[in-house]
Amino acid sequence: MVSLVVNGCTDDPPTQGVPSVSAQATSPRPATPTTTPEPVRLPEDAPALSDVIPAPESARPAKDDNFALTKQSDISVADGTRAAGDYLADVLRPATGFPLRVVSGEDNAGGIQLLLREGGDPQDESYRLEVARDGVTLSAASQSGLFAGAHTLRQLLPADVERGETVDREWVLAGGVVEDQPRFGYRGAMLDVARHFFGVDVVKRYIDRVAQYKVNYLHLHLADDQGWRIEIDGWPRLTEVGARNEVGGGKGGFYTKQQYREIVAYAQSRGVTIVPEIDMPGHTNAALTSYAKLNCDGTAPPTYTDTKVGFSSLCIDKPVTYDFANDVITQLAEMTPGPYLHIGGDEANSTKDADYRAFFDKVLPMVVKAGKRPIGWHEYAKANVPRSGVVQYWRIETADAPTRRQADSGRRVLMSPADKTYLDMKYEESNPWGNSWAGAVDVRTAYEWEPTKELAGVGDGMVLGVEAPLWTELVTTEDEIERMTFPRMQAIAEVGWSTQTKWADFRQRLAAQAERMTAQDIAFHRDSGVPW
Ligand code: IFG
Repeated sequence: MVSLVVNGCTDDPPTQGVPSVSAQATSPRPATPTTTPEPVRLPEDAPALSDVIPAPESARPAKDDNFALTKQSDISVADGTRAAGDYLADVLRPATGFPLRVVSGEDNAGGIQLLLREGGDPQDESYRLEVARDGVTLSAASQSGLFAGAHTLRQLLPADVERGETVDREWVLAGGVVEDQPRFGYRGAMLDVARHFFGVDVVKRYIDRVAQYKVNYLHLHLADDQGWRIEIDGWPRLTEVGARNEVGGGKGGFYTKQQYREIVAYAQSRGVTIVPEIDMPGHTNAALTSYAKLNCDGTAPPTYTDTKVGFSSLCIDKPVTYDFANDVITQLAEMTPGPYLHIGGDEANSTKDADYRAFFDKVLPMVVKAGKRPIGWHEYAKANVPRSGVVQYWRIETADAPTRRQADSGRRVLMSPADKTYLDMKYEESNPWGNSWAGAVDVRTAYEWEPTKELAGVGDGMVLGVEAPLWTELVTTEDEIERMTFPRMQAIAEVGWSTQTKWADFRQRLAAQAERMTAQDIAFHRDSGVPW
C-alpha cells in the first residue's frame, strides 16, 4: 500500500502523529513544511491534464508533481473567491468524504488555494491552475475565471468523484500547469420548460451537469403557446390558467417567484447565469387564453396542446398589451441578476411586419429601461435592435440580411444554427425519437462547425458565442433531456470555449467522459461516432 506523503506527513492512522481533522479543526494548522513532499504515484484512472473537455489552451504536465487530496486538505479562499471555493467543496466532498473546509487564508499547504488577481476584468474568464506536490493553486482575474478553473479541477479527479456516495480510495491529481481562457464569452444551454414543464430539481441537475463543461449561461424558455411558466404579480391567470397545460395535455406547472430565484441562485453557485425568455409577440397562446383582454377581439382562444407554431400574436394595437409586456419585463428583470433578458420574436407569422416593428419599438426600450441587454431570435433583426441587443441566429440558411445588418452595426450575434446546435434533433435519421426538420445532428455534426463562418458576413468579432437549445415538444422526461443533451452538449461547449477543435482528438476525450456521466447517473446517448 502506497502511503500518501502529503505536506511532509504520512496520511496513515493518527499513530503516526498526524493530528486528526477534529484536532486540527481547533489547533492551528501545522506550519507550512520547508521540505517538499515526496512524489506521489498517479492512480491508473486519474485523468491527464489534456483529457479535459473543453480542451484547455495550454496544459503542461509535471509528472513528479502529482498532488494527493486528503482529509487534511483545506480549500483556502481570499476575498471574492469563496463562491468557487464553496462549489469545489460541494462537488468534491460527497465522494471523497473529506471535510474540505473552506477557510479564509493565503496558503495552499496540502490543500487547494483560490486567488483573485488584483484589478482583474470581471469579464476575463482566464485562469491558471497549478497542481504541485505540496498543494494546488488556482488563480484568475475574476469569479468566472475561478469557476472555469474549478470545473477543470473537478475533471482532473477520477470519475469516482462524481459518485454520490463516499469512495474509499486515493484522490490524486496529475501534476502540472493549465493556463486557459475561452474563445467566446457566451457558451449557452437552453431548456424549453414551456412545451413540457420540468421542476426546480430537474433544472438544478441540468445546471450542474452542463456547468462542468464550462457552459456559463442557461436560457430558460419560460412561455409559449402551450404553457406559461413564471408567476407575474398582477397577472395571476397567467399561472392559474396559462400554466395548466403542456404538449399532449399534461398537467403543466410553473415556477413561483421564489422558485425562480432559487434556480437563479443555484446557477450562480455553479458559475452559470440565467437568461429568462418570454417569447413575444408570437408563441403567446398561453397568455392569450389567460386574459381575453389581451386578444384583439376580446375573446380568449382555447388552450393549445399540439405542436404547431406561428398562429398566435399579442394584439399590437391595444394599450393593455404594453402594460402586460412592461409588467412581465420589469418583474423578470428584477428577479434576474444576469445581463440578458430574452424577448423571443421568432415565428410571428400572424403579426404583420409593420405591427411587428411597432411592437418592438415599444417593447425593446422597456428591456433597456429595466437594465438588461435584450436578446431576440434573429427575426427581430428587422426591428430597431438597441446597441446593447443580441441577435440569436437559429435557422439553417447560410445568410440572413437583417442579421448581417445588425452585426455590421455592432449588435453581437449568438449562434444557434439548428442544423448544428438544436438538441431536439435526432442524432441519426434512424432514431425513432427527436425532430428532423433541420436534419440529423450527431455529435460530429455538433462539433465540426465554425461559428464565425456559418452566416455570410457574420465573422470574427461579431459572434458573442454559441448556445444549444433543447426544445421539448417531444421531450417529456428527465431521461430524455439527458439523452438529447449528452454528449452533444460537450461538443457545443468545446466549440464555444476552445480555439483548437479537432474531431479525432475530441472523440477520444469524449469517450473517456462516459465513466463520469455514468457516475452522475446521466442517461447519455452512445453516439455511434464516438469510441466509447
Ligand atoms: N422553431 C421554434 C421553436 C421550436 C423549434 C423546434 C425557434 C426559435 C422550431 N422557434 O426555434 O419554438 O418549435 O425545433
